[in-house]
Amino acid sequence: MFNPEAELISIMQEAGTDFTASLPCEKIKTLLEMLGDRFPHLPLTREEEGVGICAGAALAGKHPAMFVQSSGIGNMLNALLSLTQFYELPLALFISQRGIYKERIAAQLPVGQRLPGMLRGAGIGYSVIGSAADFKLVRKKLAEVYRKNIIHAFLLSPAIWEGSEAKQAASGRLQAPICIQQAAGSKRQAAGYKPQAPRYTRYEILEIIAPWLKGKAVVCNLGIPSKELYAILNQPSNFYMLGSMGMVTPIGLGISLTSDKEVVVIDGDGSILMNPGTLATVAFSNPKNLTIIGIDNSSYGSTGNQQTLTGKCVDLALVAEGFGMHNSIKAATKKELIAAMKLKTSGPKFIHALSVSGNSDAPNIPIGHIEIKEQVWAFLAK
Ligand SMILES: Cc1ncc(C[n+]2csc(CCOP(=O)(O)OP(=O)(O)O)c2C)c(N)n1
Repeated sequence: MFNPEAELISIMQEAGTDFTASLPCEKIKTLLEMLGDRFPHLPLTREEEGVGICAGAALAGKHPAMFVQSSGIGNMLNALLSLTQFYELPLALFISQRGIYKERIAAQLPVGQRLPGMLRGAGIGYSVIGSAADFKLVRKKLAEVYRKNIIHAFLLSPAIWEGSEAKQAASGRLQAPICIQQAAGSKRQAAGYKPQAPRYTRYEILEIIAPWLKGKAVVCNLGIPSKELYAILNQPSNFYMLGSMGMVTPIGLGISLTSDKEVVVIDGDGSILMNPGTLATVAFSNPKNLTIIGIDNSSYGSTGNQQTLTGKCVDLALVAEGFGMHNSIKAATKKELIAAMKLKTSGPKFIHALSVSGNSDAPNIPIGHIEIKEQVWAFLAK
């Protein structure tokens, strides 16, 4: 029976792939259905988010693989380069390459046809997989991805799946998501609760919550938040994200789904607005060990305090709630911040920490990105 999907899956199993995420392409729909039966498999809201989640999973020692359409590469490049490649983390990218074979959708041509040039320009190695006979390249390169901590892209032609007999076998089967439990009772504030006015800067909020960060895996937003956290509470379990804006919650989610550690994410309003869909993925996958603190200073603090829309029309606690994060709490005063940190919940927690704008003069972080990764790696391996 000609079943290229099963063949690819067995190559991945041999190479040690143990975590997968995807955003669908019609050409690989059967493969995606089958993946959920063999590996932990997370459906994504945006391809870039998957780069962050897979980076988190890799920090927890996993061997991740992503499945996306060529069009998705456009919104992944920054995170691929400033996160996965920069920190030398492993990632196998299986890209359903459109625009090259019997393509009926003209809009697939611009990115699909330029994909090899884009990857060359980005310094990402790739293998062209035109038919199942080329799977030998996958066998060789996939092992290298996990051995050398590199990104490698496998460009999958739609021709591979033509005539596959797997279609019949898999049709109608649902994707098995990982780690989903029924969301338990909401910890939302009581009706009639009036939010207090913000009174602390980000630095002061970090000082207040620092005792509850000790000993946990802390994933911190880029820019000044990371410098401030370093100044207040440097510990080997802190992952200082130095680039890849919008990826801090996805990284925390990746760690929480693949390790037993308590994980705290320090996110910011500008960054959450860049990638809000990831809150839906958090709610869907429902990890018990994840707390996201959205420090909302209504500004892009790290780039000069330019106003963001949380100061105009967006309420992040309601955004989280609306995406299905039922443990969503607003906190502005010291008492509220401490109570929110202490609160035990049976699912992921979102703390909307209201903050005044303003940055401290915390100096640059003196440790390099590879050292940051290795410290977190060692902590998560314990
Ligand atoms: C894709 C991308 N766009 C813009 C930037 C520049 N940048 C770095 S930090 C930052 C502000 C982040 O704001 P927020 O998440 O609210 O955190 P804050 O600094 O206010 O604590 C911006 C715009 C970037 N690094 N990457």
